[in-house]
Amino acid sequence: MSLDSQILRALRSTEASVSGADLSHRLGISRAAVWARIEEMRRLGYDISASPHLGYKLVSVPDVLHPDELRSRLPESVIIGREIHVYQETTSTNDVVEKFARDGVREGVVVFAESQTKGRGRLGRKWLSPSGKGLWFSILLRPQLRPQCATQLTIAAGTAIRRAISIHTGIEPEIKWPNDILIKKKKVAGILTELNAELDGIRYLILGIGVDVNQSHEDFPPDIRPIATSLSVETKRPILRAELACQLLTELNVEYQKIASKQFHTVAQEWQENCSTLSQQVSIRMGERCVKGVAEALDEDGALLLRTEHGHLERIIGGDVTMEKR
Ligand code: BTX
Repeated sequence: MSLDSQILRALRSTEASVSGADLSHRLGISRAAVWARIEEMRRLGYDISASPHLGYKLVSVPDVLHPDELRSRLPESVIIGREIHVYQETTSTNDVVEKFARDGVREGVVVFAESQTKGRGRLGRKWLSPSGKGLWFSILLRPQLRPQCATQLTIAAGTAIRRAISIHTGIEPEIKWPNDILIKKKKVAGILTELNAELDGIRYLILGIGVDVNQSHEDFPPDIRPIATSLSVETKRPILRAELACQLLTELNVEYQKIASKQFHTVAQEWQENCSTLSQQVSIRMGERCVKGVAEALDEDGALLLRTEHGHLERIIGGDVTMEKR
């Protein structure tokens, strides 16, 4: 863990001030070096008070994403987020993580970008990622799963994102199969799962997550405005993205542990309790093909089971859902 992460962790661990001598002792560096790091953090926008008698105290943190800040807020034992990178701008965080994956980087690395120039959704659709307004990030995973179980990770991510938003804001979003998180029927977050697999196993899987956080209604272009919303629009207050980011990473770790220990049924149960697609008459478009029916449940791999108009139970792993009026 970097020096800055350790300093922030120490400052956060107490309501009181932490003396320079204490920090210097804990970190194994001189008091002058502690002072230099504190000055650097202040330059980034951290408000850290310093008193000659009492020491340093964290007064407030800026709404910037900073790897040390994020790392210092997470337990040391996490898998997802054990290594965090933040880019000011990139094409797509999924592309950055893909490069890490090909270079053999171990699972758990997370890449955030303040803005993406080519943020993407499924089927090459565009994902708007304006600077400093949202959380645009991707996670490298190397799960021990058969490729057909990859959907389990999308389901787990959906459950984790929904729960993190609920804990952080008090709002109870809905999940729309397969990859949308909605508030009052408007999209507030999306998941893009990309997979590299052999026949019998997953080489790596990239979970790309976009959460609309501090956009105003007007920040969305007119074509997206009717279908999208942000957490600050819904809560009517600004959201500190670093805090939300850590809540998201915490919940993602919880869900990933369940998948790793073959407890997908518990993930699926929570997902089903919060999914707006289930028990609904829907039509699902998969490329040229469109099937209609009632969404009944998830199967053990995470696929959606649809009772078609003809009474068959069809297993569906991806597509675009439209709710039908009964
Ligand atoms: P999707 O294909 O389900 O949704 C894409 C559609 O959502 C677009 O066609 C548009 O209608 C709408 N949309 C575009 N931008 C936004 C937005 N900011 N908020 C709400 N609706 C929007 C969803 O795909 C998956 C999105 C994953 C995004 C993350 S961000 C980090 C990572 N990097 C990357 O390039 N993608 C992922």
